[in-house]
Amino acid sequence: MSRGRRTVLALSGGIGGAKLALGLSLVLDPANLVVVANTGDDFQHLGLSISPDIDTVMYTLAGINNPVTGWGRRDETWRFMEALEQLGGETWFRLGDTDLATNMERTRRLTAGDTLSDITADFCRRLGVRCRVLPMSDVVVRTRVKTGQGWLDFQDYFVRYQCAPVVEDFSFAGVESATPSRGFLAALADPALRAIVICPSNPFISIDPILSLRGVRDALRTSAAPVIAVSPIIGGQAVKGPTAKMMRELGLSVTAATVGERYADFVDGYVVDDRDAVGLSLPGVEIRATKTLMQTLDDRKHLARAVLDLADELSAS
Ligand code: FO1
Repeated sequence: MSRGRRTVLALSGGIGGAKLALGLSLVLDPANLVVVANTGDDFQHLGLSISPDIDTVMYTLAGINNPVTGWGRRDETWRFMEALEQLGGETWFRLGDTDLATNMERTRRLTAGDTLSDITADFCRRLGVRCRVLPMSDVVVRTRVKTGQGWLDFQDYFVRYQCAPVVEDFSFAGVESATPSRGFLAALADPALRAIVICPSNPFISIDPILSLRGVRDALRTSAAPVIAVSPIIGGQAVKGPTAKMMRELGLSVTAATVGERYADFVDGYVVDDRDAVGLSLPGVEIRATKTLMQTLDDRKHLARAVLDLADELSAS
């Protein structure tokens, strides 16, 4: 790794991406890590502006994420939900009492005209998160899912219908006019950029919204820094969430190769699990096999190191 390169930019969705982001934050000086979170999952609910992937990344990096659900905060209480239920309110989207504070304060500040970037930066500072967490855009983009039941808003598909509907297509409403957030653009243009990491999140609903923002895919293609993706498929399975189900419904083979092919036009390296490396080759992409399942903190750090080692190797070559 050349001396001047130190900033690592990671693109992440929710749970899987947040795990690697945590690993990266533990093997780097956190001040050199910028994590851009998908905001296509965001929605208005109960009068609140909810940003699930930002919160999953922020809570995970702060060490206060709920290890059971993967979303929301740990040691949560549910008095608000219980009282709302009693009053006949909507409780299909579970908002815990401490998570409610995040969403209430974000909503208040957005209404007051603050940007999601500034709000997230302030929350991270107050929660002791030393790396930078940024929304992919400060402009509203909403993922919608085309299913056999018609077009669904993302959280209806994901939570209300528990990913049961068969997916046919996705759209990211507002993405045409949305610009990447200022911090995201600055990181992409950072001359000290050491690596850009595509975290092992769902390629369709977590990574594609970020790649669809104007100029992002081209910036990745032309970046001087190596772009390294991590496969979200391990042993032909997705670790959590609907990635494998979506791939089957879209007529795609559930393999690390399928995801690699989707990224092949802009990645320089691809890290896959040992179980998925046999016979895998992508023209122009350097492949590395390692253990990619992240169950422990050491697993998270191991994968982060493998990603950075590959990036540094490609920089040196
Ligand atoms: N996911 C669920 O499956 N059920 C829930 O009740 C739920 C509540 C929730 C509350 C706050 C939050 O930030 C995330 C929440 N999620 C819930 C996850 C959310 O649907 C995310 O969009 C997924 O994690 C996909 O990234």
